[in-house]
Amino acid sequence: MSSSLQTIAELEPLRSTIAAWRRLGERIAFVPTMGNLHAGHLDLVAEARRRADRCVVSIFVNPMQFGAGEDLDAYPRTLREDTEKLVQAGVDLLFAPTVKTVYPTGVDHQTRVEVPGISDILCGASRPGHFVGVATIVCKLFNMVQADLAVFGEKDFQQLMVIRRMVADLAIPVEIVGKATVREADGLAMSSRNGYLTPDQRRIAPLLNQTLAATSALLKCGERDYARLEEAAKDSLQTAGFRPDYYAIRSALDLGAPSDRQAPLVVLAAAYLGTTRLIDNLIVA
Ligand code: PAJ
Repeated sequence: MSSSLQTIAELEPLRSTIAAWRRLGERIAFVPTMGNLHAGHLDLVAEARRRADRCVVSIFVNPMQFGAGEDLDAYPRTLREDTEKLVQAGVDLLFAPTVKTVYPTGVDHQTRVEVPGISDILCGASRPGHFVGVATIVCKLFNMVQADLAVFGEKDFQQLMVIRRMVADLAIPVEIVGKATVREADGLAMSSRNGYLTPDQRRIAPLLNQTLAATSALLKCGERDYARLEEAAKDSLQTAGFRPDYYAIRSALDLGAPSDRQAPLVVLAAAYLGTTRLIDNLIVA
């Protein structure tokens, strides 16, 4: 097992390390994260390692993508445990900058990247400004790391779509690779936020994925009354103890309303258990 992980917090040594790899003609893969790493993150790392000579992971809890009253302060910061996992996973470089390094003039003075339309629906409607924060930090990290490819999880389906659109619109020279959601044995999508759940909430949580699976099964049987399916799913989540935020059947190509029967669909949901907001989605294959 490799133990040659370098941890870098500043921009200049990051650039010189990457430049040296580039001079050798090495292919570089990048996995941006906010840390508190779980098997979902490590699956992205494994994919990155398969596809490149060098693997860079970033850990940065990005204040710009958290709204007022959200969990920025409570977000789990577990750098020591994360570093150990990245050593085991054979990662070459961990970039773990401070907020000051990333936003030297402050978040409010930062140039922003906005991907219009798609950033304002679903999670974007409930979390105004969230996807501007995500697009801005991902764009900035891409410019810092200058990887050939970057791996993202389909768990954050809308985020992946925002990033793909940003990369296309800004002609950023990076290949975006999406990776299927890694789940607990009972179907709950792995998430750093699952740690917020009480034992009772944790027992209820897999119902989110089960509800998506039930909707997906009905869609596969030819059910096309989308509004009825969405309402029924919200009702059953509510009855189980969730506070649903949204439950939506959309085109998997652009997250627009499903119209063409042939187009692939995705069912996306966000729901609260207490104060914890869980998201999940299922592509209807
Ligand atoms: P974070 O929530 O730490 O997730 C980092 C990456 O891991 C994202 O691409 C996310 O989709 C992926 N991921 C999370 N849970 C997963 C799971 N269960 N299975 C597969 N992949 C999973 O997403 C962010 O951080 C941030 O918004 C970031 C892109 C780093 C920008 O700050």
